[in-house]
Amino acid sequence: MPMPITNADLAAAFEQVADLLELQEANPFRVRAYRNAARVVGALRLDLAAHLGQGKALPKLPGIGTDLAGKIRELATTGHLALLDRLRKQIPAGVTELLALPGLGPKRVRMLYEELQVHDPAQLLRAARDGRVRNLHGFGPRTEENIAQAIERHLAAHRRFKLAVAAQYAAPLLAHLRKAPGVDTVAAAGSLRRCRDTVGDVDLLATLRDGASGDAVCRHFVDYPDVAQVLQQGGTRASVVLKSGLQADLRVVPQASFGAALLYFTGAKAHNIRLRALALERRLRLNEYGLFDTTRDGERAIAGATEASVYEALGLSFIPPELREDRGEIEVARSGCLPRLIEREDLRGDLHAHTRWSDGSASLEEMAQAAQASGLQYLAISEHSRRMTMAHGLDPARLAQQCAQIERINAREQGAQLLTGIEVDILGDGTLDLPDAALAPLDVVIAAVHSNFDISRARQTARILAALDNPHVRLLAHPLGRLIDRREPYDVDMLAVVRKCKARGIALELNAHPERLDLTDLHCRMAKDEGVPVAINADAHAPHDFDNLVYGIGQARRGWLEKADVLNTRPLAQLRRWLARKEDA
Ligand code: DGT
Ligand code: CA
Ligand code: CA
Repeated sequence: MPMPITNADLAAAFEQVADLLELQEANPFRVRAYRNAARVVGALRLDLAAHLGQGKALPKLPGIGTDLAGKIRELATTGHLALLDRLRKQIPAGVTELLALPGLGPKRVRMLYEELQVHDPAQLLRAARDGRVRNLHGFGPRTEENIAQAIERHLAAHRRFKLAVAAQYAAPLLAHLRKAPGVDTVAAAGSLRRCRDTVGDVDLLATLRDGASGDAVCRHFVDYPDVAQVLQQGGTRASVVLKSGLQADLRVVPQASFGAALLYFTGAKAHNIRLRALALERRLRLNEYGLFDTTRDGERAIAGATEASVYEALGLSFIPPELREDRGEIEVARSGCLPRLIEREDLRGDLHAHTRWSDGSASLEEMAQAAQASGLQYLAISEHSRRMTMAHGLDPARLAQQCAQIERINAREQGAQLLTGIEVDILGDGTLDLPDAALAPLDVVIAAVHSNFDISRARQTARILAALDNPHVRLLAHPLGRLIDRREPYDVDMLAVVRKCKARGIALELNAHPERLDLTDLHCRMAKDEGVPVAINADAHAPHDFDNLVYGIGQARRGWLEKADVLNTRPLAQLRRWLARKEDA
């Protein structure tokens, strides 16, 4: 059986093309086009290979022209990309890993492999320790030392996967496992189930039907075609590494232990430790097999078939997986006052979206239709502002034109109701990229940082606070500016930002793009504690991007948010009152 190609595989291939082209000093625009394609495809929840396999057309995707669309089709349907095969023949495998090291760009990496025949980080570390790197043109002893240190850190770091990427690899693996002989229930546990923003490895659980064998299930598991390496295989457990480098652990447990095992392997570890201590206080013993009464001769299981049975026997209400981090959930569960966490169905609209007017790939009408198809009643259009020239940001004249067109589209009452808006850039000095006169007529003004990431905490905070003093701003987009794996959050005093939002009646965005998930879970909770509403937005650039709202919901739940804490759960009329400052959130 050939392995189905996931979107994460497509993204990895395009990322590699970009790396290899960069090493060949190809046209930077071409390199950027492949990186963009990797990002866009990697964040898509629609399974492209399956979609194309059904003979359907490629959906509209931002920045993907006919050439790249052809490459997607080639890779998704054949599993190969001729361009990538060609590039791999020209550049030794492993060399691209060197590009990930800080301070090493394509020029230097090229010199390293051409002059020192260094093909991977381990070889480079040896060359640096032998003092061979310092003699290369443009290097020197200091650079050599920095390189050695960077590699040591790189080799020690355990790679984590974005939640959306791990979820993409886990779904077909779970489907495979369900087909194992004798298997009854199959479930994902670990950080994946808790919706952590990144996942170290995937933990899976299976139970057997009566008389079935664990050996057969483990054998079926390691026979999964995407397995690159089997680390461990037995009758109750197996561990594999997939071709992507993602590790997956399987445990096979008796049905009577399923709840206790699911609880144990969902974690987090700190949560488990607290539960075990609670059990001990009651002279009970909790492990992955069940909750046992140890006071009599021999042990008697008093709970374990379901998670709820274990929580109940410990005097706790059921704690949703997203809360299980030992961040106070156990105390609150004891009093029976856990929050009723937000669900995807609670969202009535989305307040941040792009179209072809700036860097999106679809028309206003198409985005309105897509939002409606995703169950949303309203959608705010918020293009980039003029400073973002690469993204075709809007100036006041184009913005006014767009508002007029939105009015015409809304009159037809097809698709979600559109709100007018803008994602206006916060300039270096904290002023906004558009004049107040352009912002005043809009339904929603979103302020966003897209530049000057590296200034000091004091200056960054002052700059953002200044922007929030603008009377038209109602929402702060992706407040930390992080890109998971690619860019650290900028240094800013979030508590000061949250309190400023409270004072100014501004909401904070939880950007649901799988690469951002910004606000983080902890900052969601900070917003809630300070009484600042959060808007969960897809930041859609294409019709399918509304699918990503589920990842925002996962983070919001980890941040203890309830329906009432989230601005875009309001029906449109109520939202309009909030926007008009006629009602508190
Ligand atoms: P990850 O994989 O780094 O994203 O995070 P997790 O939470 O999935 O952690 P992982 O895969 O090491 O272990 C899965 C679960 O198994 C973890 O959440 C709790 C449980 N677990 C693992 N090791 C221990 C342990 O030493 N003690 C206890 N009580 N539980 C553990
Ligand atoms: Ca894990
Ligand atoms: Ca694990």
